[in-house]
Amino acid sequence: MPTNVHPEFIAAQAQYDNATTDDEKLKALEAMRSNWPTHKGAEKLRAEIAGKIKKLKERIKVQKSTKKNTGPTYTIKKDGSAQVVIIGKTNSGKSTLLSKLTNATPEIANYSFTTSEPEIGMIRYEEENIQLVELPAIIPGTSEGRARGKEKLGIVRNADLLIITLKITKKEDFQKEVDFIFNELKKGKILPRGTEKRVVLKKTNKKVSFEGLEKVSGEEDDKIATVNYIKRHYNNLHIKIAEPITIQELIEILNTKYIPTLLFVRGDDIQEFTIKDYNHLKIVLINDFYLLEQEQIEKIKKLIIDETGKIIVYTRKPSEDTKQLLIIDRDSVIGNICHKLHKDIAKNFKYAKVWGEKVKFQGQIASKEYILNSNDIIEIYTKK
Ligand SMILES: Nc1nc2c(ncn2[C@@H]2O[C@H](COP(=O)(O)OP(=O)(O)O)[C@@H](O)[C@H]2O)c(=O)[nH]1
Ligand SMILES: [Mg+2]
Repeated sequence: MPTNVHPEFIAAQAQYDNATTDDEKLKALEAMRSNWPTHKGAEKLRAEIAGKIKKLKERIKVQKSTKKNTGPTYTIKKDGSAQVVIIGKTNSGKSTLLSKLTNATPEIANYSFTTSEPEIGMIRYEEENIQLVELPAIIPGTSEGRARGKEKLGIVRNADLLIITLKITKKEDFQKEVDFIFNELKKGKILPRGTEKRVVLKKTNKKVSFEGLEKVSGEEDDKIATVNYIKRHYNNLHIKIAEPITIQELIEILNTKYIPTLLFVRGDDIQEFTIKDYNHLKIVLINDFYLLEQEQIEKIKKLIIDETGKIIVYTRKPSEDTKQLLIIDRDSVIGNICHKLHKDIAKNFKYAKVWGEKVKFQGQIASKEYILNSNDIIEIYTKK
């Protein structure tokens, strides 16, 4: 990065790269113009931006005057306790996996690009549902917007979990197939969670804090501007810089969305069903989706829930034996569960009793603020 490039400018550039509509592009370009480098060497850059703004404004004007629609957009309403999105190349088995895990009946065919619209199904897990969305195939150029690529990546960016299906004919193809998908994601400013090595981002309930800032290279002035920029634009974040990086890399990492990811690899070379670790990710090896046994499907469902980062807890009506399973966000409190069950339960809440591995004693009394742990059992008592 040349010196004197304002962090706001770099961020606006990233916004421009991720923009899906003309209006968004214009907004990003205007932010770039407000913060563009003013030195002589950047004349060409400034002219380029000004030119793009002019062109876009004209195009938007024409579109608005002819009231022409910019085309349909994928609209997927989030539903259930989590949203899981399947991506992969054409014929990699996305629809087959969807039909094995849910009640959906997508078209399955051995010709390419059978799915041009997202297909949606629900994974049932006891009384709970997890939404499973199959996106149309990832192709070379998805990240540049080919075949509604920006829309596809927009959906991936909002998912709780990403599943990537890979069909491997020979074992040696694995790396090539993984790299293809990861590269399209990376160009779209998305990366599988766990692959971020140089900077560890942790949610906090405070503003922004830093650790290891001395590892960022660059001019002192640029560094101060960057820190101030980050403090203005981010919240509730502890940023630990673990390895030497540049200012540009730091801002890029902050602009990248890290999504929990599972790899499903299918192929004749794979002899048995296994779940393995792969570079901080979990990978599911399957010989044939059609031969999956019920027990294996249940294992896959549980893995999907675990990898979304959600937890399972149980509620039990006082003096009853049967428990109801709930899938909730990690760090949820009892109050969140009340809302999920029924608004009146939240309103009339008196106290709760909790059983579990981490309680001080079994059946402990707890308030609405009690933070739940995996597998806790809760009884909620309400005012009559
Ligand atoms: N034998 C076998 N065929 C599969 C498997 N998964 C997918 N197929 C076949 O591969 C073709 C493409 O599968 P599909 O699920 O439609 O792929 P998509 O394009 O990624 O949605 C279809 O003919 C499927 O029957 C599998 O695990 N075993
Ligand atoms: Mg399909």
